[in-house]
Amino acid sequence: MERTLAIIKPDGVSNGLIGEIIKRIEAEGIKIVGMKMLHLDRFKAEGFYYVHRSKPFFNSLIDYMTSGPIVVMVLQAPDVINRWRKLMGATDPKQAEPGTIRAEMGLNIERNVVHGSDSKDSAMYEINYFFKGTELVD
Ligand code: IDP
Ligand code: MG
Repeated sequence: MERTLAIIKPDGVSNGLIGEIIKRIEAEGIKIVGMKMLHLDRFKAEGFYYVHRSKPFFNSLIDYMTSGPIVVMVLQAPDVINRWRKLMGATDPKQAEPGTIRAEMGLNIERNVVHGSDSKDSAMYEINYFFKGTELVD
């Protein structure tokens, strides 16, 4: 059994896509074992995207991620890190496989609706960044 962090980003929340995205997660047999709605401040968003701090798009990414509420979730299933990234599609909606969330709902390479951890190490860091152990169910 594996866990990953999923985020419905501000464009997903403001465009009314929370239900559609959760429906796709549950339809895959993936369990949601933690969930909360938050509005990130710059400090919290910068810490989350620390690995991207020297990228040219960093400031714009932080503007975007602090622009409105988000939904953060912990997903649990076998191989869920890869499975959730497959459901999301490639970072750039134009390159994403047809049928994926980003292909169907993403606006551009920045405003791409959803986040998913990319490895076991990042999943552990990202889950702990938003959730205490007592906030997760089993
Ligand atoms: P990922 O979300 O598919 O793992 P990352 O490369 O980790 O993609 O980038 C994190 C986030 O930064 C992306 O989801 C997207 O919102 C934003 N981003 C990535 N590359 C670019 C870019 O070239 N221009 C603008 N924003 C970008
Ligand atoms: Mg990433």
